[in-house]
Amino acid sequence: MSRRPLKIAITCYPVPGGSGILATELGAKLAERGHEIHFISHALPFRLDRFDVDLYFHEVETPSYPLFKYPPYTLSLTSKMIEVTRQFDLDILHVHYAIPHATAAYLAKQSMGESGPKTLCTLHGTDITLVGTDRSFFEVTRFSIDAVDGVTAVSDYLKNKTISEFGTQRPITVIRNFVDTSRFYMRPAKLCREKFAPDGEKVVAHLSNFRPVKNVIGVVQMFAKLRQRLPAKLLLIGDGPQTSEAYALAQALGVSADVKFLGNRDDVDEILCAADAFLLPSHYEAFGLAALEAMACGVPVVASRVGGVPELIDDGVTGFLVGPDEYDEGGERLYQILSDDALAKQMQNAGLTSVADNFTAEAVVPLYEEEYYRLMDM
Ligand code: GMT
Repeated sequence: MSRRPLKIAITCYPVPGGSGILATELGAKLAERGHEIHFISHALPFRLDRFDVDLYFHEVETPSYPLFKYPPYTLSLTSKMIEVTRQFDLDILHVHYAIPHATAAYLAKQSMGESGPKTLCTLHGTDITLVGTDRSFFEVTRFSIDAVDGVTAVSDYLKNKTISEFGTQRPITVIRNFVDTSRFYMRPAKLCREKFAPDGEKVVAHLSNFRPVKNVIGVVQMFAKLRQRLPAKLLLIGDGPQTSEAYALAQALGVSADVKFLGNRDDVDEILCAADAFLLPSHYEAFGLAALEAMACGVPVVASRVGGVPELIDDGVTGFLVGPDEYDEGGERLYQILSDDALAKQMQNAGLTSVADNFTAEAVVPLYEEEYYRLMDM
């Protein structure tokens, strides 16, 4: 098979979250490299904010009838995949997050027989660890992972976890996350930091969807420990189920005046550049895209020693790893970075080098292309 440009549909969750961001950035970069990319989802992916003649969006609508207690989104998605594949003669359906996307892709392909596209599923984390192993999803997730033509996982950890949880023997290719370094890069001056820290306080940032797994409670606790030792501000970027609890905790710990709840933002890259340290003490993390984005902005990271995070952060070199519920340890590591300019600079440089060597779009997107052409050759 010659290496002609491919026609690829990408399905992801369009709401804020690592899998959707990665899928969107991948689609945009593939279009820049000459492939024709069709996003199929129930809404425009939230970071799909650029124009390219080779980028299309197809909205999945799920009708609601009085009979349906739960509108069958998976079936509407499957139908849309079939329709778009036929209309544009697609080569590949690349779905991000196994549930229900891998199932829909498999069904779409089966319904088209020999003329069907190849199917590829990228596993991102909670689709395996939380959702996929819930008994109500377990069997269909296990079946779908085995049924698609190709599977990638965002870390060695996630690959091994998938094998141990589901007992699958199929090959799984590890392709780690990447960051768009034309957007996430170190600004020469710390932009907008005077607004957040008018008296020269140190700035700590956290970015997530505030789900329990992200441990925003741990973020506030660790920040409160730090705050006992030096003047600092905490920028909380994102929103979700634990926002109210985090707010209440900040009040209870007496640090609410120093904690800014910024909500979901488009200007994440600029806000990150205002930070002196980034905190991600998740209870579980398949990779840690938010930490990678911070590193690309030259911000040293303190993250939890869980899941695939050690594949991103070299403890003591490109950042610090801590126990997610070790608040004293987290506060101490933040203090070390924020009170020692030489250490902060050293970690910043090591982080930037690691990003440049391993995690740029230029390094990682070709690995997905390899996977696509391997499937086309099958
Ligand atoms: O945790 C999130 O931010 C959302 C989640 C998702 O599925 O959208 O992110 C997962 O995918 C990211 C991109 O591959 C990974 O970097 C995150 O580690 C992973 N999150 C978890 O495993 C909790």
